[in-house]
Amino acid sequence: MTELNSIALKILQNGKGILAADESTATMTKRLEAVKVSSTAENRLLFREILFSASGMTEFIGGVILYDETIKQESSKKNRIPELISNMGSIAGIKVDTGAKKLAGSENERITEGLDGLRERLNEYYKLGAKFTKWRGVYNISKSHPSKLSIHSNAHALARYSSLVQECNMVPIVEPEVLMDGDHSAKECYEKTSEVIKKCFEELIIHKVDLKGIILKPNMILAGNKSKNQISSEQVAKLTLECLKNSVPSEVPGIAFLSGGQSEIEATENLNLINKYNDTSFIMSYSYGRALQQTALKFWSKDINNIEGTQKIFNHRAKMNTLAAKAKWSKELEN
Ligand code: 5MM
Repeated sequence: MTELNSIALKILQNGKGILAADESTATMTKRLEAVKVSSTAENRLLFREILFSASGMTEFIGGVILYDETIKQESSKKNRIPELISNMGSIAGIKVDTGAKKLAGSENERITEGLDGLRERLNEYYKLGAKFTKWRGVYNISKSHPSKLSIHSNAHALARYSSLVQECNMVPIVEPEVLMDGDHSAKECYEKTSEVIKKCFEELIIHKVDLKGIILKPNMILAGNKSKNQISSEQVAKLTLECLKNSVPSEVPGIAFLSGGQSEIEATENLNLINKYNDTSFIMSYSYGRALQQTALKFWSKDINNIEGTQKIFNHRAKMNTLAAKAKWSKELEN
């Protein structure tokens, strides 16, 4: 087993998942303002430190994706954040893309940037304690999207990123997110997601990325959020499994889904069914942002000093998702 493979497995072992706490300052500001908390560096850290020091981190969360601001901050007990995370028994990771910008040559599509100077930034993050990284490509579905241009250029960027990350001895999370926005059918989502993922692996292989040392972070197969033809959780699970079986090489050790705007319960229920029917060699777990934090954030915003109450909510959500990663979740456990 290579070092990168063992890090990937450690992050996702025994039903553990990933806490995506890598919201950029702009996104975190949106999230905080939506619950009427002012978005200062102190408040962003306060909420995140509450999650990172919750007891559920040890049992349920194998890795935390941080944002540049957070990885450089100190906890209230004067620990560096990656140290706090590792003291809790989890592993610190870092988002290294610099965001999705308008893609030249295409209307309404985006290309993720951040390759310039990446090698130097990776070395810096490694020294700060990161063991894995994340880069997200975004694709939207419409009659003409995602275009070949967007599929090709985002896959190329994800592959260049991954090979630089492995050169620096960290595990790259490869996140091609086909957005759920729109009125497209689940079938369209299935087809576009398959095309996107296949192209990513084509480029990863060209760039000599060790597939045993990556984690794939895809969307589940869903009908668009404006579609009248929503599908059941059973169908989501079966289509998602079929799509991944046909597009992901078997060397990949683990898949950690993004929640992408699903409610907390939907994201848990779908993951549970995916694991119930999982007949692949892949570990199927979670790397959720909103679906792990939403209720905890709402609760915390009403009394930002209620650390224990906020942690209780977060611990519960993490536990439910870890049960789902073992196909042991049921609705009754939510109460
Ligand atoms: C946590 O949000 C990440 C994106 O932040 P920016 O848009 O500010 O860069 C995002 O990549 C996230 O890690 C994944 O989409 C998973 O989050 P969800 O909420 O979809 O589970």
